[in-house]
Amino acid sequence: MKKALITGITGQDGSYLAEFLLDKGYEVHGIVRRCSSLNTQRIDHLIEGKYGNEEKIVLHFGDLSDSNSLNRLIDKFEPCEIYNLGAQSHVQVSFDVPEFTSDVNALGALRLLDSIKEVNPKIKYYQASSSELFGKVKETPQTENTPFNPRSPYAVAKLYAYWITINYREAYQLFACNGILFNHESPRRGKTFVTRKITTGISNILKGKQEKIILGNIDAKRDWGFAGDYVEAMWLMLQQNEPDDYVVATGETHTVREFCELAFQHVGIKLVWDGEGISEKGIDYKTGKELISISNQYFRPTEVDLLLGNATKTHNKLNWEPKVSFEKLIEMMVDSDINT
Ligand code: NAP
Ligand code: G4F
Repeated sequence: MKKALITGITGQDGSYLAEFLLDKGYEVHGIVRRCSSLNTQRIDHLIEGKYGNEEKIVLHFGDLSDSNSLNRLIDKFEPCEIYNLGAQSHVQVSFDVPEFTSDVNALGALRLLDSIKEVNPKIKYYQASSSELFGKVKETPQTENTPFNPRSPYAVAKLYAYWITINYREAYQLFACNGILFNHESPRRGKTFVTRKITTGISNILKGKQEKIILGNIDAKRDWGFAGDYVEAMWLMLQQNEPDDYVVATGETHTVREFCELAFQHVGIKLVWDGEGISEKGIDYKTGKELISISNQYFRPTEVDLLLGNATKTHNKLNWEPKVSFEKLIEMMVDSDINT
């Protein structure tokens, strides 16, 4: 039985990847951080065993900032594949905790790669790289060959991880791949990322628990896909004959504003906009009630205005296509938040 080790297994992508690998028959091990309260909600169904005791994940305490824990686990389990999904993944938060973000997101990748090199260089490695690397984009759409121009401590740390992955591939012949993934969302997305903030906000407004949603830059554009589709691309990268780097994206870009309009439309509310800049408001056309307002609090010191991926290489080489459309993704997230 093939063994996989996932860092970030308690996160959005980690939970979908764990399900995907269990379905493929893998023995799945995950690294979790010690927390004062349990944070395994996204994978509780897998800890219990999805279809009984057979389909289970095994969790181990460890941390990307602690090389001893990583070395020990890799040495003990010798997985054939390691997926490094663990990160301080919030771009805005990275401006508040830049050193921690760099330690975990940049050096965490180095710690894993170096452990692979020492313990068993045959272990295949996936690095969760990001479209944030393109930052203030130098060309549109972005491909594997687009120059990087990072705009946050998060993106700069991920740039180090991207290059150290390539360096260890070239210097030590490791099978190490970068998946340059554009934004991907789901009902399991963290609630402070903009998509989920909007869909939980709508659910709370409908249930009378919240008055309005307060946002930052609603004209930012993102290429949003479904996380469940994207984990398949991660796995496919490690099944190829040669290691390589791939862009994973839908090839469509939308503003945060459009996301709001479609999400409210799904619950029968027509949103209209009034005012400009920080004074702009999203208003219920029928009732005149203010549902969205803008606050400086959610603007970033340096913003990424536009992301749009060209995943032609991934389509051609991995035979991968996104299955869930932008509209379907929004419906899925809104429905899930309303029903929980
Ligand atoms: P997420 O939901 O925020 O999950 C992040 C995971 O990393 C969590 O399991 C978290 O554990 C873990 N983690 C944080 N610090 C850690 C540390 N010091 N040691 C070990 N684990 C640590 O993020 P996601 O959306 O699933 O994203 C997965 C990866 O893909 C991340 O590396 C992210 O940067 C990257 N990425 C995401 C997207 C996207 O749109 N989702 C796009 C491109 C790249 P806790 O539960 O304990 O916090
Ligand atoms: O949802 P976001 O916080 O995601 P962001 O910054 O694009 O980062 C996500 O995707 C990256 C891939 O490109 C990942 F690498 C990263 O780990 C993470 O998963 O913000 C999206 C956009 C931004 O332009 C932000 O300024 O939405 C804008 N926005 C507007 N109002 C807001 C808000 N973002 C958040 N989080 N909260 C707001 O109130």
